[in-house]
Amino acid sequence: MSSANKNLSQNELFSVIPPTPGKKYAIVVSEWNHEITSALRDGAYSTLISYVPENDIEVFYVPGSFELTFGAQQVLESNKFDAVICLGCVIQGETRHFDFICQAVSQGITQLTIQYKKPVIFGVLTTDNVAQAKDRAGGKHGNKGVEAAATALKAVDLMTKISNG
Ligand code: DLZ
Repeated sequence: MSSANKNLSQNELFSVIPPTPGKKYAIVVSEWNHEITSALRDGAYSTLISYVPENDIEVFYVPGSFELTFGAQQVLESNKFDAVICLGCVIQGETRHFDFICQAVSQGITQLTIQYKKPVIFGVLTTDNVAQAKDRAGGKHGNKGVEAAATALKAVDLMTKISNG
């Protein structure tokens, strides 16, 4: 994710190369903080649809960010997709949930990438408050769903180039 002073959405998109046809993308969206995550989903979807046919994109939902690992694992186990974009929003609260969820999902996603050898993109906002999340879900710091989709496109391109020699 970009820092508070940067909006990488446009820069990330500039260097996206149209992907190899036939590659399939899954977006797994956490329903917790739905107002934010639906904006991230829309950003990711509208980015992918500029490069990939509608039939090659599928959206799935999980209850909270903690379940993003499970959702992505199910997607990967199906062997139908070349990349998974995980979108969520974890907001710092008064309990230690924040730390546990952030750590679990970031480690879970990393493990899945290694296990399944496919890009699993970390599009999870981890903010102090709702205002910071809104700023990054279509507000003044861009839309991190857009960045996550651009990252997936680039990662699939890299994977394709390497496997084609
Ligand atoms: C329980 C919980 C809390 C307190 N906060 C968030 C949050 O800010 N963002 C989020 O995506 N999910 C939250 N959850 C729900 C957990 O991710 C998870 O769904 C539940 O703990 C059930 O496993």
